[in-house]
Amino acid sequence: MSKDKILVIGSSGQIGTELVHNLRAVYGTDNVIASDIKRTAQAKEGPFEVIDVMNAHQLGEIVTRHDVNQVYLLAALLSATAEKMPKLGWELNMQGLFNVLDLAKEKIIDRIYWPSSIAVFGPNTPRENTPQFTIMEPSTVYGISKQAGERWCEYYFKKYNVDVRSLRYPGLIGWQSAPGGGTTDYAVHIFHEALKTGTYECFLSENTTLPMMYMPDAIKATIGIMQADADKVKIRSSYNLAGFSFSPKDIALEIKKHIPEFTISYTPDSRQQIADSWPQSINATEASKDWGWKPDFDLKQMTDDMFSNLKK
Ligand code: AKB
Repeated sequence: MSKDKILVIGSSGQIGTELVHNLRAVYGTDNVIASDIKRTAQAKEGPFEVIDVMNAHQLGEIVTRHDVNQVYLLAALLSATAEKMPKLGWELNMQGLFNVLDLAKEKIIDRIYWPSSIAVFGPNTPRENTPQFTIMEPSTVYGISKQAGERWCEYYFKKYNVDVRSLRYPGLIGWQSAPGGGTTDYAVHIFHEALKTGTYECFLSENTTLPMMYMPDAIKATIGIMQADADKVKIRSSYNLAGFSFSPKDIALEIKKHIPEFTISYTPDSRQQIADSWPQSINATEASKDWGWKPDFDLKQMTDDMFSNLKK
């Protein structure tokens, strides 16, 4: 039986939904507590708690009651939503992180996973094959909160020996759950609309290339870095993570191989400016070198797998 007791905060979101299934397969259903700001259908699948991550007292009580030793903190406002609610974006993304980091500082839990994002990069960052260590200068609230969060993670590691691990996710695409307010969300919507209506109006322009990843790879990386030996996790801010890159035009062409009559139109909105400030491709050499990162899916394999699952 697993000795780990895991709490996933923000478990009903795009990543959490799939992460909880996978963690339960590895650690056992009763050892993985799902939690979100409100009760969701996930509560029927195994242990579930309603948690407001801003409420440090409530969080501490639940962690202690379940004897949790690892926390995956996924609750956050993503790029597009945080631009609409900048103050809430900053407060939620930062206070939530502090509340969890402090639990580890006080030795109540012993390992944390916290996601960062390609949003930590900005318009002055080299856009191709973006290195791990480079100019950052994010221009969105989400990116600023993620960059500050990365600095705090490294600070807590160095100063208080907090075992925190993090990945800079690219845009994530999966069939099990909907994305929630990001700039890369189009890459999920496009599949649903292709099957439902045969057409999609994209909010980014046709040649906007962004780094992306299929969800099974993101889950593999997330559980992989959490299971890696501590001495292998050399970067305690956050690791670059790479899958593959594509533009709306590229993915439309791939979709047409499955649905030849599919059409796409382009009506860029405010999310275009966010996308234009992000890298086009990411160099993940450090993640490969330090703890063995290697993606399984490319654009074609992802598209085939998305359709075979969504059609079911
Ligand atoms: C977003 O678009 O905000 C997220 C991200 C890249 O972190 N998917």
